[in-house]
Amino acid sequence: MTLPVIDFVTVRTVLVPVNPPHRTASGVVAKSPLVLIDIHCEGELSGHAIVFAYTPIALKPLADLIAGFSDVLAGEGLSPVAINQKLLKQTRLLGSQGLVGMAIAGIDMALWDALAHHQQLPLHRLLGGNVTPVKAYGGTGYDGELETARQAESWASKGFKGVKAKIGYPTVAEDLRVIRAMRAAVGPDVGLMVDYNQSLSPTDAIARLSHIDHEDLLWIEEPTRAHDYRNTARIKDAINTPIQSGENWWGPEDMQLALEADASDFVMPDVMKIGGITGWQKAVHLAEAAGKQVSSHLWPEVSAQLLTVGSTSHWLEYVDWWNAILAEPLVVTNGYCDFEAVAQGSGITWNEKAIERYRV
Ligand code: SMN
Ligand code: MG
Repeated sequence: MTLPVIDFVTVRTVLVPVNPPHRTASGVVAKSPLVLIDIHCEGELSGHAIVFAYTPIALKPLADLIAGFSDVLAGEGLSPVAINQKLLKQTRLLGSQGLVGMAIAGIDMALWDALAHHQQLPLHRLLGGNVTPVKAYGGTGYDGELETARQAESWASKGFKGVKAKIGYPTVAEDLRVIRAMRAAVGPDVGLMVDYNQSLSPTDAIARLSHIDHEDLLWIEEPTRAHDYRNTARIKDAINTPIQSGENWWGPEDMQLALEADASDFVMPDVMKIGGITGWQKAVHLAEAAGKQVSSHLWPEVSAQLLTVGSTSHWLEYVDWWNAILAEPLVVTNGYCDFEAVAQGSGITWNEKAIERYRV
């Protein structure tokens, strides 16, 4: 059977408001700067993907990079793995981290989406996923004791089985007050996680985390700089609560270094930074070999499907930030992803009206 041939790629940019703005100990996301990729193949076939630029400054360079790769894609057969290898080879001298890696991952996600549509399968079936329930947690921002507790209660009342708060306040006493206010708001049966967004020095982290080590937390995320694997491992060894990390790993190569350092108890790669669907599958193999459970980061539609791959599935991070531009955002029912509702593809279908509204 011959592969469909890629015709052309279109790239659009949008700024989607995040309500309420997502505050962390390392900065605020008030709008999501997104590059929307459409890969058009022969016939009516197309594939879609979202690339998150984090900051508006990166939006145009990222869109330009993706558009720049279009010439390489036109006329190629629809093989995500072959194209991934080709793009990585082409960028070997430049390097494939940062914006380059994000562009390649976005293209990869759109190609897998097109391939799933071509096969008339949802992505999880195309990948041979293990269709077991995937549980989701909601997030609260760096919003103080009262507001964090209010948001946690709201997630729990919607049936979510876990809630993650951003902490890293000026004092550990404030971190503790926020954790205890959340626990009081959600009761004993909802799992709680906290995220420092890399804000502590290694020495401060060990001292501070010892004070929150008895709060029955499911994990403590990124206490110190994400690429300081050696010190993250030291923190992990000093603390009983599991340490979580992974959203900032660039490709399976970073993940392998983190695993070699045994830097975290759990792993949570980000489908974009880890290298798209192709990179995610490599990451799952690494996690399986290392015996680590895998959670996701952002991209709930795509990630819900990816968490069916392998035997390592842990938690899906649910966010609704990009729902406005999607025709069929992920549905979470009683805390579990309803990814069976996706008839075909990776779950990315556009709400064109909303895209026009937020276009830049
Ligand atoms: C996060 C995600 C996106 C922007 C800022 C911070 C984050 C998370 O650390 O875990 O969701
Ligand atoms: Mg995080």
